[in-house]
Amino acid sequence: MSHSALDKWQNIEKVVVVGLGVTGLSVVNYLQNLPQDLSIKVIDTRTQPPGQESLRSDVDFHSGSWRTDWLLDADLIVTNPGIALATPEIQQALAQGIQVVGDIELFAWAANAPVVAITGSNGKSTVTDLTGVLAKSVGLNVGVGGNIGVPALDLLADDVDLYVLELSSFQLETTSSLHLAAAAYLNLSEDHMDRYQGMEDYAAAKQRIFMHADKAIVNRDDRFTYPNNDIPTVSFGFDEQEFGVVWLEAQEYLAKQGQPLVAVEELSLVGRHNVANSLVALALLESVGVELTAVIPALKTYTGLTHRCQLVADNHGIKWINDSKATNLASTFAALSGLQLTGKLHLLVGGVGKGADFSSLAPVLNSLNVALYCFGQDGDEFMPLHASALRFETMEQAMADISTKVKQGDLVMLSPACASLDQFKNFMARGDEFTRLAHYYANQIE
Ligand code: N04
Repeated sequence: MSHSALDKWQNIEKVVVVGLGVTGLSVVNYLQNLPQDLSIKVIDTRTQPPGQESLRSDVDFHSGSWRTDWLLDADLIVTNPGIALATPEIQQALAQGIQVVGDIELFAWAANAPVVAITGSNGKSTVTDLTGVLAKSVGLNVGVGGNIGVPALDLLADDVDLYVLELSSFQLETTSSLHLAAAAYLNLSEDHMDRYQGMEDYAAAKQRIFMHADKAIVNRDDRFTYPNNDIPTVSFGFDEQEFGVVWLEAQEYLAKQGQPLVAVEELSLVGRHNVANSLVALALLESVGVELTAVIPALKTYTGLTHRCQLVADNHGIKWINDSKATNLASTFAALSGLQLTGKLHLLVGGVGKGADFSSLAPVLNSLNVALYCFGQDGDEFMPLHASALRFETMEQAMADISTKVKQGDLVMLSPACASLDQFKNFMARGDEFTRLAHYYANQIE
């Protein structure tokens, strides 16, 4: 452990971890393996928290409510991103001077290879994964994770050359000393209005990514992505400046300072937002010294993430697309703008709306040949948005109805603009169920 990391742990003996699940377990496991003798207690306010069975039996564990006595006796509280800092119990601890951090802060104390990170409302998982894939393609040993895939603390290893982290606004709230070689802030649009007072709050959490960054990678079309502090910036966008595009002989290219790198047509990813996502990955890699020409072959073949506009069945001229990762409206807009539609679009929406205003979806739907299928807790919010709208309790019921209507040339897409947590473990479980149903109906239709 480095000297500065040891400093951070000085005077810390009693640690309380709040929130279990995959991230909470990674925190407990990390703490248990530190050389110092810590007292570790775990609280999860849920009655049946996931991951409970994986907890070592010698760890003090409480579930179903708070244990303020434990909290207020702690030297350090490590909260899960699922817990708002505004929670009264956490505020009480903070008021008593107890240090409250998240898993990313513990990662920051320990990491000893360069770290790049990505935040934004939309596209951050794609950029994170793509950046990792490209770095690996030139032989680097890369740790990729954070808000996607593997929790940050599980990535820590001595032989890592580069860490690539996706960071949510919730994770950034509890992170104060993460030094980044480069920080990319992709875009800002409405999300998580159930956790934040308003957009200012949400934007302020995301700005924290720049606190100790050597370089900011920002979106020329979104002024919210520019740092409030005074660090060097590199921008991306759809003109010839910095990371951008150029047109040569009626072909569009990804470009740096007007110099073409690869034709957009040669990429496997489709859609304007993926042009931007690709530019960000290139900007991040350049900032850590990767030769950009060397990653172009891997960029061309990259096809994207599971659950992100993923074609899961294509049978009898009917395409089924899993975009379960669309947990907010901007994400659904991006999916709709990238569509190549011949027949009708059967669009599945709904779930947990998180206090969003969905009214701007109406004009977009009205410009498409679409049938709207609304399900889940906040499905009603979509009903006024299109004349075709039908209401179902579950996605499964909506899919059964779609299967009786779908015709050659049609497209069936789950891009729900909502979180899944009312009816699923997470968006991945929702996408898995859609995929299962898509396979079933695609094979049934004659
Ligand atoms: O996957 C989806 O469909 C939903 C995605 C969203 O819209 O982005 N996720 C979140 O909002 C979200 C989810 C934000 C932060 C963390 C999580 C993961 C994990 C661990 C604990 C967790 C919630 C908790 C809740 S812990 C405790 N008491 C959607 C709690 C805890 O209530 O979810 O002690």
